[in-house]
Parts: sequence; C-alpha cells; structure tokens
Amino acid sequence: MSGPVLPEVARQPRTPFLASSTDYASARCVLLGAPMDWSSSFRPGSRFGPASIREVSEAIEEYSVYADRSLTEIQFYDAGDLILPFGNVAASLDLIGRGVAAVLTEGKFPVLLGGEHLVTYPAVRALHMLYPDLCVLQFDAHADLRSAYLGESMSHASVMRLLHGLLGDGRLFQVGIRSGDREEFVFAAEHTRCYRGSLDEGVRSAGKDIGRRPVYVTIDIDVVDPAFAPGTGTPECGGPASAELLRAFSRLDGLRIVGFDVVEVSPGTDLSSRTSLLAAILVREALLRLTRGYSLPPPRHLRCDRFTRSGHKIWCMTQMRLSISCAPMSDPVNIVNAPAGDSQTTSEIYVLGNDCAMLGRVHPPSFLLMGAG
Ligand SMILES: [Mn+2]
Repeated sequence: MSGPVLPEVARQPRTPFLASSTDYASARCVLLGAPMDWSSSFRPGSRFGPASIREVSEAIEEYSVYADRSLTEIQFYDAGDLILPFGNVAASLDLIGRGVAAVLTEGKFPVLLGGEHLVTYPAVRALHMLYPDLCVLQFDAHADLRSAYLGESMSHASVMRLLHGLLGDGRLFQVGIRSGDREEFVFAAEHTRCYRGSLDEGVRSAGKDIGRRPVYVTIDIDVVDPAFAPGTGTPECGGPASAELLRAFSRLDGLRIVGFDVVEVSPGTDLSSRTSLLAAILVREALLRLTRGYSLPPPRHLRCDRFTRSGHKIWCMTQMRLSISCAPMSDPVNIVNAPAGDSQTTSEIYVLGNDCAMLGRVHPPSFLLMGAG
C-alpha cells in the first residue's frame, strides 16, 4: 500500500521531513504530527511544532555523525499531521491513539511530532497494548506528575501521572527533571525512577534498569535550557545544553526502542528556529535508531476484557478506510465491509486498546478494527 496513513484523519505535509520516502509499504517508521496544544497553560503554539520541524529539517544533514548512519540508508514515511478538532482534548487524543494504532498494526514504528506533551498518552496507550512490559523514558524539565492541573486531569502537566496509572510502578524513567511541586517529587520517589544527576548519567542508569524491555522515548524539548530551546510552551531555566542532550541520546543505542516522540516545540517564540532545528536532529537520530536491526513484531496477545459485554460498538477499518460496524464482542465479530476472504472469526483479532482504541489485525497488513466501549 502506498499513500498516507489514515487518509480521513491525516493531512499530507506541505513539506515532508528531510529524506522521507514516498513509498509507505517499505517504510519501517512513520512520522505523524499531532498538532495539539489545547491544554497548554503558559504559551500555546506547539500546534505549529510539527510543520516547523519539517520545514527546518531541510537545513540539517541526512548523515548523522552521532549514529554514523544516514537517512538515505533507511526507509521512513512522513504521514503528515492528524486533523484534530480544535479545543477538543478527548476527541483529539482518540484520533492520535487511532493514528498510532494504525501505524503499529502495519508493523511500523511510530514517531510522533507534538504538540503538547499530552499527545504522548494515547501513543503510549496504543503501544502498551502491544507490549505489556513497556517502559517509558521521559526527557523533560518538568515531572508532569500532577494528579490534575487547574482541575483538569487530562493536562500536559499530568501526562506522566496518567502514564503511571497505565503502566504501574517502576516503569517510568525520568531524566532532566528540575521542576514540579513537592507532591510530584514525593510521588516520583515512590513510584517512578527519577534521576536527578546529569542527563548522561540519568540515561545510563535508566538504560541499565530498563534492560531489554521495550521502551518508548518521549522528549519534551524543554528538557534543555531555554537558551538552547526558547521556542517551547513552558521554558525552565537551569537546564543542560543541547550538546548534552545529544550526547545522552547516543546512550540509547543499546535500548529496545519501540516508539518515540518529540513534543512541546512552539516555534512562535523562537525567531532563530533553533528549537525546531534541535527537534529535527532528534527526529533524525530517533529514525536512525528505530530502523536499526530489529523489527516490530505483530500483535501477539488477546485482551478482550473490556469488550466482552454485549452491545459494544466496533469501528472497523479496512484498507485504511473507516467504516462502522456494531457487534457484541461475545459473539464472533461481525465485520462490516470486510474484503472477501478476510477472516470473520475472533481467533485472529488482537485487542490493542480500550476506550480510544483498537482491535488489532485480522489479516495483515491492512486490516484494523477499532473499538470503543
Ligand atoms: Mn516539560
């Protein structure tokens, strides 16, 4: 299959990322923009991050001296930005989850461009259904562990708390953190691994603790000092230089990275574009690492618990076109608009998610069921 992922919900980029392929089928990674900043508290504008990162990617080299590898040696596809309903957090997260799930069911790695940090939540939720032992490595100035911010639990300031609720204790690894309220640090001491030293030491320690478990890497660009990344929603002084971040990034080499995002790039407050340039380099480094060696296994496990009650709606997506079907999951799934020859039994259906989410593939590679409770 060639063409954009989710043509109904993603828009082709005006300027695709440097060296991206036009051949979707052979791509190992898919870039997907999530231009959402609906919960940004200080300075909105990260909705313009994905377009800005793509635009400045022209100015960086395809070859990376850090990875000794070039984007021209790998296959990745830039699917453009998801079309998100302005101001609607729940519906936007739902669409982001679907977009990431669509990438995963194609056996490809997602690379998400934020957007505010909340976009990480649906991405991790989709991956967690594929990888029950998933860990998250967070580069950030902020702990993002508030149970709610301004009365809102679905907030960029609460995203890591949401992820902790999903993954449980000891799965969240935090580096670069230098800001948060006291409760967040008390929470971190008990429930996450929050490394307070240099980025380099933090990533090294996190790498040892994560081991061979699959890990999603999320980079809030504000992890570096505002001198190096002024274009971000909540700049936090006292951070490391961009060189330190790139050095720490090279330490990720031994890890089994299964997804990546870079978030909180808000180009409007950075006339120099250095924030977007740094993000573009991070995306290049991520792509070069995600395509190294191993590939994404197909979904393996079945979790039907949220779907066993009768009367659930099942969204059925065939050949990346959405259609709607309704079926009680206790019965064999009744697939509407299934192409002739596709399995109509539940035996090959994998549940990847719950409320926003997805039932996995029936016949790879182009079949995806999406469900909502
Ligand atoms: Mn942050």
